[in-house]
Amino acid sequence: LPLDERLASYVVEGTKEGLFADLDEALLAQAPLEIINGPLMKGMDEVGRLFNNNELIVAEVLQSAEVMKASVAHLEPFMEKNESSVKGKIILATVKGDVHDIGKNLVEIILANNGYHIVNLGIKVPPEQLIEAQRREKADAIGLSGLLVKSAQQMVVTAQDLRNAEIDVPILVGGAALTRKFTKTRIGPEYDGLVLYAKDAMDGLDIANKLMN
Ligand code: B1M
Repeated sequence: LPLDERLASYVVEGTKEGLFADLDEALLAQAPLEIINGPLMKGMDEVGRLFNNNELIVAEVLQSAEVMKASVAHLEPFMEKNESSVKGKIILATVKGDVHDIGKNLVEIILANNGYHIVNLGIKVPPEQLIEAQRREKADAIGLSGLLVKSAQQMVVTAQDLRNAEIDVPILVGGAALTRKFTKTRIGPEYDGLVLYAKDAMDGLDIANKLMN
């Protein structure tokens, strides 16, 4: 198989045998993020499709997630770093009821490599915990991630709770369950502060940079 197809197949098959050598080979020609957003994401999309068709079980998807996480960890040291000065502090969380964290953790890496101090609250984070963290950390923005359809609705609830707690820092939202339109029509009106949608981790960095300027 060509290299890109091999990389996708490690994710689909949930195996790490030969993975790191192939990642090193890919690094000779591609930037770490290109490898993640290209062949590895292609593999993850295929996992999602097979899972949807009941051709994979949750345990197998977990193996695929392990391969993705190991790949990101392997590629991380090769990512561009811009550690000039601290640009701002951002709290990150996957919303209540949702365990998907690969995308959120990728956002953490990209932001942290580009001058942001990140407070990562993890997964299944209820609004109360975000409110408490914001009062403690006084972050410049709050980032919410969610991949389930119900997570989009949970973001609306979270935004309402933040508003009721008189928090109005910008909220950055992302994850497969969302679109820019949903963000504007559903979350925006529920919240006094800005609500901004990021389609991927690099978009998240661009938005954060604009916010801090
Ligand atoms: Co789940 N899962 N999963 N899963 N899973 C999806 C999301 C699903 C679409 C698969 C499918 O059916 N086709 C489906 C959702 C259906 C829906 O609601 N529409 C689904 C389901 C149903 C479930 C369960 C309910 C299955 C079950 O138990 N029966 C269950 C949910 C549990 C829960 O959350 N309560 C479940 C569980 C799991 C695993 C634990 C096995 C595993 C997650 C492991 C982990 O994260 N530690 C898993 C996985 C791996 C997936 C798929 C296959 C891949 C997700 C992923 O990691 N992608 C996914 C199908 C798919 O997406 N193709 C699926 C790679 C990652 C880098 O991309 O997270 O999208 P992503 O992040 C992107 C952007 O979205 C963006 O940047 C990243 C790229 O740069 N982004 C942000 C994300 N967050 C951001 C935040 C930002 C900015 C950008 O600012 C704050």
